[in-house]
Amino acid sequence: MNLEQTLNEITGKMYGKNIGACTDAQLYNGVLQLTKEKMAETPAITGDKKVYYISMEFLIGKLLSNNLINLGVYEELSDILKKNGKNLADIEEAEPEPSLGNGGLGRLAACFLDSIATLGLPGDGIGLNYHFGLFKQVFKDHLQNAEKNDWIQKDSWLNNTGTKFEVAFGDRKVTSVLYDIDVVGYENGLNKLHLFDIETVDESLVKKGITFDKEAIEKNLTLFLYPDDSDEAGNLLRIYQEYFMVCNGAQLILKEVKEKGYDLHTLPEHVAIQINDTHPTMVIPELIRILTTEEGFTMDEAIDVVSRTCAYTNHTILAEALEKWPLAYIEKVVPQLVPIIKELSDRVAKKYKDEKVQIIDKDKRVHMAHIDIHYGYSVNGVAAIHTEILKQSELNHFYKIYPEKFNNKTNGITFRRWLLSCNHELAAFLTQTIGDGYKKDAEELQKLLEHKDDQAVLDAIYDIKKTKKIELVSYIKDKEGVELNPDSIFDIQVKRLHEYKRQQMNALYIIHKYLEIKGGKKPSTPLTFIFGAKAAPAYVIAQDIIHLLLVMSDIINNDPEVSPYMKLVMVENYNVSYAEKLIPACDISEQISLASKEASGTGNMKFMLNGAVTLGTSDGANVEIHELVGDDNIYIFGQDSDTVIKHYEKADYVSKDYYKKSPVIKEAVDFIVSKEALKVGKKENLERLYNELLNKDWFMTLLDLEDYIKVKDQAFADYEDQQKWKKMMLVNIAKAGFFSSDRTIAEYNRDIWKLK
Ligand code: T68
Repeated sequence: MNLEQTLNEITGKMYGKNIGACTDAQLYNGVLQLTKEKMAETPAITGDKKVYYISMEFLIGKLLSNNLINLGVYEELSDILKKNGKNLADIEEAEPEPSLGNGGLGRLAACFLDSIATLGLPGDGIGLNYHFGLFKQVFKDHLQNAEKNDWIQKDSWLNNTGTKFEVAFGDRKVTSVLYDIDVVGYENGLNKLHLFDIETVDESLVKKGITFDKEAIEKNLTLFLYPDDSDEAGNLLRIYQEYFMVCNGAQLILKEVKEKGYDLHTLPEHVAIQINDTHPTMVIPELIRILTTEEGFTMDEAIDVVSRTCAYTNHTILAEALEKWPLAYIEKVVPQLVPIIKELSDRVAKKYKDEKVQIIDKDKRVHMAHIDIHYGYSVNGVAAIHTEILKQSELNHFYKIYPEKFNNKTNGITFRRWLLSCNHELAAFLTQTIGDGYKKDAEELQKLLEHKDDQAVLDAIYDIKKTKKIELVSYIKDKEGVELNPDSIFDIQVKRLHEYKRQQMNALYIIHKYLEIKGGKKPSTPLTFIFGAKAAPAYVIAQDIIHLLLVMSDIINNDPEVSPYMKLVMVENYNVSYAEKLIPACDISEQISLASKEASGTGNMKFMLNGAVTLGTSDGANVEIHELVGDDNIYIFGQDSDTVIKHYEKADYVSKDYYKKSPVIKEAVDFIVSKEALKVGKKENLERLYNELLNKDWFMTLLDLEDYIKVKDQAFADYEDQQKWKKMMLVNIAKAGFFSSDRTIAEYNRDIWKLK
């Protein structure tokens, strides 16, 4: 039976209709089932060693388009639908986006699963099935509101496996249910994403917004990702979630190993466990606990085997993001792990006197990263500069003990999603120009450099960008009700909202531009500034920054003197699907974190691949982008990481000094609490942000503001030279191959996992 007959049969059974008679939502369900059947026919990837990627987040995004591409049937299905008067893009719109992640760390995990399967490596993900995931963002009165994100429908990619495990906490026992999502590699076999859920989960516990009874663990355990952790109950819930994940994960892994007939003493020969940040760290003591209490291992044997199986990836140097759980909390949630953690801690204390490398500190806090480093065999950072900072400063005490464990794995992104799927036009043009070898070997994108002086190629790249801008304009008009000009420069900053990422610095630039235009200085080409970001509900200043952006967009877009020359839009509920529309339409990619703070960034790679030019600091993977494209094809500004780190060491950064010294800075900062802003915005929020910037500014916004303004103005001026800009676009696309997650995963495998 061909694809069209099969689909007709499916929709016939489901709705008593043929393809042409179905609504888009019905067709989505039909195509979902068709795709799942195709995936079920795809052979599993096997081998005698397998990697398990454990992560609290898998920000997988919609799956339909990607799965069709990886199965090699996207074009065929698209044609079949067209023939029947339907459009695959409309059907994709009907798919709800899974809400299983927050930002870069979760998205990286999703890209990695795609690449692991694409390279034909046996490797599964292990995580949780959050029913309401990360909250849905709704704007009201220029403020962010949080609502539950109800993404799971009756028909979905989740398959109930029937597998159940018992999980014992200190105060209760619960039963898990395992859902699997198939992960199909690009023209390759099948792996799995295992998502554990709790049998007794109760969605009706959520009454209003995202509030619920934090103590009803049996009911709430898998409701939300990052339930508010600003109080003790929230912290405990987070530990319940983490233990639930690793206890299930450990049972699953050991079950699979035993089913394959391997002796558990040979675990490191058959299993590698990659711990994605510290959130899954308890898998180490949990495995040791199971091996010693249920499998007859001595403590020495168990520690040895587990230490040769587990590897740790660090994603941040921000102190507040490094987990340090009070031992008392762990005692309350999982008392059975406490003797193991104490044993691990004692062994370290006996060997090393240095306070900085202890597992349990003087305040009886458990440093989760320290467990990973002492009892894992690999520690990696996620970009070259990040790994250097780990080795030379943040984790220097550990690096001195275990230099051989440290290694760098610069992040990457899957080109299936971030080029083939989100930018069909560019992918098709590249195929036509340099062949389709780049789809399997991303370095082949460099062939594009041979066309650097080919006018037809330069024009085509520019035209594709214009097409994607027009598409985005229509989408934003529809979603946000704002009319944008596709002939303007699209300057985009999309990422989690955090002070270190410095959306507030971008906002100050926008204020500065607004005041310039009011003063009669108009940009030659109109400017469009686009933001997308969610702020953690308990993060007050981040909410205030959103408030400022929404207030400014109100002021700017409604001012007839200004709006023909600039517009500002903050899109609501930024997520993977939105990113897939924004990134291909971007001219200038904002990567403006305070140097040393952004471990890598991966948005920077997605923008580059789609022909945007980076405006950024020497931070994270920006440094490697800079090296690849050269000075002429990127805009770098601001202080470097050494300078920033020195400021922290000496505690000599005083934001007010910068404010007093520079009239431009003063004018922009003062506007936050001007009559004009206060007329639209809220006094409490705007004043708090103003005071924060003047009196604290922990992430040094004002340090780089003047340079930022200068370099950003230069980028806008250069855009006027179309020929120059087109070449920059081309070089960025051509040099993006290094950032394929296929390369990253090949390196993980070569250096850490060593699978066949
Ligand atoms: C990100 N981390 C890094 N963390 O910020 C980014 N953290 O530079 C990097 O590119 C990316 O990881 C992938 O390596 C995160 O996204 C979180 O989301 C997070 C969540 C909970 C606690 C701490």
